[in-house]
Order: sequence, then structure tokens, then C-alpha cells
Amino acid sequence: MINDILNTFSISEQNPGASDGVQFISTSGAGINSWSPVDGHKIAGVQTVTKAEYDQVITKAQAAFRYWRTVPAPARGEIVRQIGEALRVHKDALGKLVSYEMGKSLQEGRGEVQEMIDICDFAVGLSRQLYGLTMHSERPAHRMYEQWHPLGIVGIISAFNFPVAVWSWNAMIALVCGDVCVWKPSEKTPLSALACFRILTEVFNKNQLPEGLCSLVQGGKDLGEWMAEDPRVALVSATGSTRMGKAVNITVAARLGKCLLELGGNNAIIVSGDADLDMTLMGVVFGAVGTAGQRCTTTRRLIIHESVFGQLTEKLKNAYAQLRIGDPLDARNHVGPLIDKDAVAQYLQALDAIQNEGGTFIVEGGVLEGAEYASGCYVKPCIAVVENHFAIVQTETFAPILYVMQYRDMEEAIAMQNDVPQGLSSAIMTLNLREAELFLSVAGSDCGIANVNIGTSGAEIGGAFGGEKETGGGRESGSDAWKAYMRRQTNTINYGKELPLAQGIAFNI
Ligand code: UN1
Repeated sequence: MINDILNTFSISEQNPGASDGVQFISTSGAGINSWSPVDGHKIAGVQTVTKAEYDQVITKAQAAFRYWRTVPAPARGEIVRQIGEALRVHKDALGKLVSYEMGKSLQEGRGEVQEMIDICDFAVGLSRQLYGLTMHSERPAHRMYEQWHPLGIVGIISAFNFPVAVWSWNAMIALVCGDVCVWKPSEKTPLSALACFRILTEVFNKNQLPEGLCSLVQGGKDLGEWMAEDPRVALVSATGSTRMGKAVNITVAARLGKCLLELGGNNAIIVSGDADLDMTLMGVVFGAVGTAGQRCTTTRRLIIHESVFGQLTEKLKNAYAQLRIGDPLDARNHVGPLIDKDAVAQYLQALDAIQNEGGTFIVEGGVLEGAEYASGCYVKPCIAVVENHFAIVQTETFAPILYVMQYRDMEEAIAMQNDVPQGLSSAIMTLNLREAELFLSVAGSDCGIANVNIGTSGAEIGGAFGGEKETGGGRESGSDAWKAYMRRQTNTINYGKELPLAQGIAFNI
């Protein structure tokens, strides 16, 4: 099955590492092998770029930008529309490759490609709606307005957990804005990125677009640093750990460049005494174990009202007992593997830390063994009773570990929800209007995403996606997140015969 998919995308044993969107440049950096966490097999390898090859890609991107910025935005949207169409054709194959290379369930792999299609549709509409304001000038015979121009090269650093969707959120919006993109995907998922480029190349070639419009560069930390340091990269959009984001932010800030950061989350659901517990159960289990706990939006903490704590934890124990863990390509399984053995080691360290800090497990964790789990990356989703201040609870562990704790009154619950360094997603389960509105009010959740009667994960692309505090403050995807990919210019035009100064200043010569 996987060989057919690799063939579909012309992925061979060893693949060139840099593409300018039209042709693949052969690269001479070290190789990266992609291992599937599903069965531990090596899928294929890619070649990384050297600094000189990276520079070549950037030079082509600069040239492409000089052309692309002059193409009318709706015409740019037409290209993105065609990319969306091509993704529809390849949805199944790309979804499977994502699932096999990254380890998320087939449903979620397909869902990820659907997110790409959705953002294409959104970007097409947006290409006719890059609105600026007009304002009244205080001076007679003057007109003021603002317009949005593209930035130039957008560097995209993406993470393994959404190996293709997060790139598309950035790239599709950036393209309609008139920017060109250079993408450094995660070293753990280079082939899903390559497959996207095969799809993109088809569309670009068909439309005879120049090289360098979108580029794919494979590499590690060094490559990320070259992009962060590079004044030719106008915006660096980085998704990943808070540690990585801080490093990128410092380097980009030192050259006064622009950054868009999507970093860690430590997302909580508050479960009120007035919650619909069946609905809560669904939201919590999907949020906590979906993508094996490796979403930025994964539900990590449950803050439960004391009146329903026993009842809900019982329901959770039963639900967890029914979870099927195994090959994510088998639609009957709910939970696939973690990305690699390092992730398994971090999961095990977290389990130790929970115990050392005095936490207790109501659903035990552990690594699964046996032929079906030969990759060594399959772990049991677990649930621990903890206190919010534990160092391990304050940390994002990318694994299916759910922390539960109790509260008495809603103010206390909101304080607990907010009392972590991260601020991405949050939710409340309640049928009580006062509680819901308090949670959404200025005195409520401090996160970029706050939901009512929905879990913390599974956001739609139409909203702005991102969070506060150590999550990095960036917003991507829908709403007016496009503004981060453009520069605003304020224009004042004098169509009169005098030159009056603003603020009534007199200056006579
Ligand atoms: C991420 O985990 O990096 O809201 C992105 C969600 C998805 C995107 C998650 N739409 O869970």
C-alpha cells in the first residue's frame, strides 16, 4: 500500500532535498531518513541543503517575489484554488502518507488534508478581500487610506505533528497576499512535505509559474537558524516547542525581523457541576488521546467540579478501557504510536515525574509490547490525579497523559486554568450561562482559544489560531491572521493647491 503511495508522489529511496516549486535541485547536505513509527520501517530518505544551496533557493525566491507581487491578488487566488483542487484529488493518498509517516489515525490524516483544502478555499475568498481602511483627513483636499503590500519571503518552520496542514495555513495565505514561501518541514516528516511539493509542482508547472514561488528545504536546526538570521526572510513563521520558538524569536528580533510563533499549549477543560457529562466525555477523550496526545491543542488538564469528579473519572476509566491502540491505518484503532522512541522516553520520564511529585494514576500508562507494537512507539493513554502546581503539570509533554484535578468554585477553576506558562486553547463544559460567559469574559480564560461545550482540540481554519504567553502570541489561519503576512502602508494624497500641515502647524518661508 505505502509503495503505491510513494510511487504516486514519485518518492524514491533517496530524494533531493530542495525544490524551487518547479524543479528539484539536487542537494549535497547530509541525508535524513524517515522512519515510520507505525511499524518501525525506514520509508525513504531525503537530502538536506547546504548553506550554499539554501542561499541559491533564497536568491530564486527573491526573483520570484519580484514577479509574484505584481500578479493581481485574485489571480494569485486562482492558483491557490487549483492547489485546493489538486489536494482534493490526492486527499486519500496524502492522508495515508501522513498517517504512515507521522503515526496519526487515518481519519486524522485525512482530516489534516481536509484542513489544507479548507484553507485553500478560505484563501481564494480572501484574495478578493485584502481590505485596508480609508480615513478622513484633517486637512482640506486630502485623502487618506491604507493598503496592504506583501512582505517578501516567508520562512515556514513546521512541526511533525501536523506535517502538512500547518504549512498550508501559512503558505496558502502568504501566496494570496503576494509573498513567496520557503518551507523547512520537521526532520521527522520530510516525505509528507515532499508529497505536498509534488502536488504543488504540478499546479505551478501547469500555470507556467516561475521557480522560487514556494520552496522546500530539508534540514535540521542549522537550517532553521539560517532562516532566522537571514534578513532576506521577511517573516519567520515557526511552529514547535517553546524552546525552539524562544531561540527563533531572539535571533529574528536581533535583526528586527518579523516572527509568527505557534508554540506549546497546556490546554485545560473546566468541567462544571452543570456539565453534560456524556458530551464532556466525548470531548475529553478525543482531546486527550487524539493524535496520541501530540497536538498543540491536546487536552492535558481536566479541572473538574468536586460534585462530579467521581462520576466523570469513572466514565473516563470505562472509556479508556475501550480504547484500541494500534496501527493507525486500521480504522478500528483509536490511538496510534508516538512519533519516535525519544518521544516514548519523554513520556516515561513524565510518568516518573508524576509519581515523584505525589501524583497517582487512575488509568496506568506504559509502553506496549508485542509483534503489533514492534516499532516500540505505542504507549497507553493514562490519567493521573495531580495538583496544578506540580512542575510536570506545568510542562507540556507531547504524549497522551491526562491530568485531573478538582475545584470548588468557578473563580478558582479559572485561576487554575490560567496558572500555567502556556496559553493556547481552553474550554468549559457547562450548561450554565453565567459560568460560560464568565469563562469567556475578561476575567476568564487567558488563552488564544476559549470554547464552550467543545473540547480544546479540533479548531476550524476559519478562526485565528494561536495563543498567548509561552505559546508565542502568533495567529495563523483564518479571520484577519493574513495581516501578519503583509505590511501596512498609510497613504495621504493631496489633491488641492495648498500644502496645509497636519496639527495646524504654520511653517512659512
Ligand atoms: C497543532 O497541534 O499544531 O485545532 C495544530 C486543532 C487542529 C490544529 C492543531 N485544527 O487541533
